[in-house]
Amino acid sequence: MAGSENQKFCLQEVLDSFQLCLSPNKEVYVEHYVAGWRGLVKFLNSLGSVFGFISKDAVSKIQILVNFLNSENGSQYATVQSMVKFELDNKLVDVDKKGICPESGCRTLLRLHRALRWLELFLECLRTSKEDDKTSVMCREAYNESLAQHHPWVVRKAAGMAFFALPGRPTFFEVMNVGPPEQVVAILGKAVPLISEVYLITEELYLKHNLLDLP
Ligand code: 1PX
Repeated sequence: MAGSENQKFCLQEVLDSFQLCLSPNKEVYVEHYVAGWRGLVKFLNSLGSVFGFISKDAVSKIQILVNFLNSENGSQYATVQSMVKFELDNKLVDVDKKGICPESGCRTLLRLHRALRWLELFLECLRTSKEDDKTSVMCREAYNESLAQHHPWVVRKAAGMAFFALPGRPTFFEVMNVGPPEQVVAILGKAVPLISEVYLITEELYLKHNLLDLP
């Protein structure tokens, strides 16, 4: 992934990755899931260094998953379903909250999964927003309804400060790099249901295996 976070963002690329994410039998490919996140990190990086602490955390989680994919057990990490099975079967997940396996694939992906819910809410808000609506307000509302519930006070505070630095809707749409606002709205209309489907499949899988509270 050398340097890929520094290239120019394009919303279409993220849409493509999430489109490739689902297998015919609705399993979630880890490779495309992390590619989608890499694209989003590019977007975040292009907004400036105020967001550095957020993109740094996302990059480190992406890297943990990429390392699993490239390891000798890589094939077990091909889909989220196979990863969950492999890590549970081999007792690689901290299900008893004893502080073992602090960097399992399951707990790492769970952090991105929670962030995906924020993304879904935020993008849906953006899609239906009007020209003078504030991105910072949309972002905060989506955050409070999702990720914030999993973050300690200090992280919530830092995130809240960063939201003030978000550019207005017109600049935001420009950075998405897919053409005029109508085009952005059209692509968001395709992206949101896809992201929502990937989120729901993962949520149900984690719920079934009681993994939604992994430390
Ligand atoms: C098309 C435009 C969409 C905009 C894309 C922006 C991409 C944002 C990427 C956010 C990735 C956030 C991952 C956070 C994972 C997390 O919850 N980590 C925490 C827990 O990890 P741990 O290993 O300790 O259990 C960690 O404490 C996080 C620290 C960093 C702060 C995270 C704040 C998240 C705010 C999310 C909103 C991003 C605002 C960007 C606006 C465009």
